[in-house]
Amino acid sequence: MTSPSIIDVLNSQFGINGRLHFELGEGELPMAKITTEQATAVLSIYAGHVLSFVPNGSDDLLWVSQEAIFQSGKAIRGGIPVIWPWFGPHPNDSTKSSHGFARRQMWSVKASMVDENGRVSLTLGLTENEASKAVWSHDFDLELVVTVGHVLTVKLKTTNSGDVPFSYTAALHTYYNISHISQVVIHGLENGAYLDNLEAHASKQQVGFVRFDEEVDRIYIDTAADCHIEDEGHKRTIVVEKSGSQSTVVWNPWIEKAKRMSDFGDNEYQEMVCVETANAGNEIITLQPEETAVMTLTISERKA
Ligand code: TA6
Repeated sequence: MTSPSIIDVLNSQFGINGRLHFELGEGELPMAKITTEQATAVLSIYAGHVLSFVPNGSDDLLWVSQEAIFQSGKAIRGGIPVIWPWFGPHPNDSTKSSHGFARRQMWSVKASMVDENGRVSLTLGLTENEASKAVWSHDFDLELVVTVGHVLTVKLKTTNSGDVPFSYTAALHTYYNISHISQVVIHGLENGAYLDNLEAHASKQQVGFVRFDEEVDRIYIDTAADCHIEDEGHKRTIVVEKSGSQSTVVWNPWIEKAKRMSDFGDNEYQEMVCVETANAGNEIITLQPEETAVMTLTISERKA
């Protein structure tokens, strides 16, 4: 009698007939496949990583590189990487991986449910472990609650489960699927102050809507605003709503940086844009023991 596989255990404990099942996907990593009356979604349990959200009759709202690497210890290029507990380079140790460790570890499945409206929720978790302790000394309880209906809601809950305060920065580093970067206009950040990552975090101010004709890498600060990604080519606007986030990061690598990334196709900069729900730059969150902070992202589509 062979012992049940991780997939068998997940399906028996958390599977929901016709709504949620688990299977091995790319890189033999455990994936959750969610099907509702309104949309489908795919999540990688590894990295706590939403990969796809497809409202019925629409194109995927999320983008994943054709060159993405699905391998333990590596970050998946696309979808919604969970950037935690530091955004960007480690604040004082360049030997530590950029954008924290949460997107490079196996998470656990904690709960699943269908609500009265047919929305399916899946809760994934991550707590301190030997690998995290090697780069960050604190005890923590991280939860990702993903709810799939006609909109996608992603809640990132951070709890300080230790006995000393800790500070962190974070992002839901979302890659959105667009028709062509020249067709996209981002509304919601007009007149906003931002730090330009291409000029050593120089402070600047947004003039008008955000458009793209070169590499863009900006942390918009002090903004709780929703963003609308208007995409003429796909004849839709992707609506990005948030709470518990005071920064929005906008990134497109453009031509030269795209060529330098091994897990990113040379021309793929044309079909994606990152609008990231974050607390980054000078938006540092400090939690006392037993305190919890929640950052929420809601993604929806509005057809033209
Ligand atoms: O969010 C923008 C950014 O910080 C860019 O500077 C770029 O590095 C991007 O994240 C991707 O980072 P990654 O570590 O996933 O290659």
